[in-house]
Amino acid sequence: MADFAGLTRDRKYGEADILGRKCMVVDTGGLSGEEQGIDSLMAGQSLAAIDESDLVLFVVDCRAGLTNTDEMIANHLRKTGKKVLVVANKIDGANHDVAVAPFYELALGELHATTATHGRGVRSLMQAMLDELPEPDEIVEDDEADGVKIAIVGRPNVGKSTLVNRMLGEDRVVVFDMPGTTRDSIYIRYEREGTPYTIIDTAGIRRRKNVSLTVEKFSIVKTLQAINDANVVVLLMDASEGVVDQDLHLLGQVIEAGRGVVIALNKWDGLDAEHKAKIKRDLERRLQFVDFADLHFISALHGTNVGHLYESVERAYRSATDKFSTNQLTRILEDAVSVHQPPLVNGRRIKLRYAHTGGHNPPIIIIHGNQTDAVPAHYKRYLEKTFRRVLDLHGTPLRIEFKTSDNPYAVKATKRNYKQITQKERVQARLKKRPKQ
Ligand SMILES: Nc1nc2c(ncn2[C@@H]2O[C@H](COP(=O)(O)OP(=O)(O)O)[C@@H](O)[C@H]2O)c(=O)[nH]1
Ligand SMILES: [Mg+2]
Repeated sequence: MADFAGLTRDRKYGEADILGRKCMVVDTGGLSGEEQGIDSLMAGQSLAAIDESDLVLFVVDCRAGLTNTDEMIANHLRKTGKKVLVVANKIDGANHDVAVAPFYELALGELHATTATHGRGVRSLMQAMLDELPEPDEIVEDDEADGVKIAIVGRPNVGKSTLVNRMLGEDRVVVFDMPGTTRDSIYIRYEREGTPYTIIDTAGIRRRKNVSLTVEKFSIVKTLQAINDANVVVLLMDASEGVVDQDLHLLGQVIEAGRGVVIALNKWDGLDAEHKAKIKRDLERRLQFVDFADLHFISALHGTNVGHLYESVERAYRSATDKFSTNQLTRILEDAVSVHQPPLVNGRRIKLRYAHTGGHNPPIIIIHGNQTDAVPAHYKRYLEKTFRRVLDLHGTPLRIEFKTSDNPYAVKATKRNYKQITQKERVQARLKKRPKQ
């Protein structure tokens, strides 16, 4: 289970495989029923998680027995109309029927008894989950015609849909067939000056606030799925509101996923000079950790600077998918090491011998040598900077990994994911064939 910690403090997101069915699992801080202070914060998080899920596992404690809190939570769950499985946990040595019986009062249907620590009952619980999950979205096979996949990501109301319409509304754009929709996002395939793209517009959770107004709430799940599915993410922020923490969390998520990234400050129209200057200062201070990403000030509404996003998207995509030979990477490594040697550890100098590529989007460079576990963080940063500069990588995270190996022939080649990599190579070949403007 991959961890998506960091987006929120109290909710953990992870990808899971439930008997072959991929899904995203959210672990929450829990509900005590007497939410006050920090508890009420946790409750808010749990309620938000319930909100964006297809299926809720309501875990009760058999040793503690049925509590008022359980009943309150059950009432809430009934009101949401969500599908619920009640998991009677900590059944341990107790008589099974006696231990679970009280929980039938919750009237939430079948009970699933487990001892999570021993893994008992877990498989049949997984089968029940599988039965309750909605039909999976049709798997959209990667296809050359998809071209570069661009996800437009940001908080509700920053202007994502406006930007998508603007990008598709250009004269040089031809939109193909019908947009594909998954439950979570809209995928639109199009061509711009002969180059194929797929743009992904992520929606929030729609809900009615009152009769006339529908508001969107931010959905972490939908956003993470769009990020993972994209080659390059355009992270949109609302300049009229300035940079907020959630923007930075999102950015962190894009980088952790290893996707290409372009940052766009939208609603740049109609701001006074003072406000613009303040935002630029803020960005400089808060975006230091992504100094490799291009930054654009745009108005999706008026179309200002929107065309320039493509230059950055293509540059990020090329950087993210470029291929480098072992020779080339090893030469860069040797030069870097001769300019600035790695330190001594226990009286022996760390040796870095050769480098090769370990994957694309994000690019991974694997460096072999000895005592590589002892390479200090600052030296790793120095190498990363050097590779970035010499290889001219922009708009993509770069991962450097070390392996200790004395005999290069003992090292197995890293496995290439056929589907992902060959698709990207094909698209890239097409991009390269295009005449440069
Ligand atoms: N002033 C201004 N308003 C914008 C701009 N882009 C979008 N908006 C407005 O912001 C609101 C939200 O836009 P929308 O595209 O629905 O945001 P989404 O929730 O991120 O998809 C709408 O009222 C848009 O007209 C812009 O560049 N400038
Ligand atoms: Mg929208």
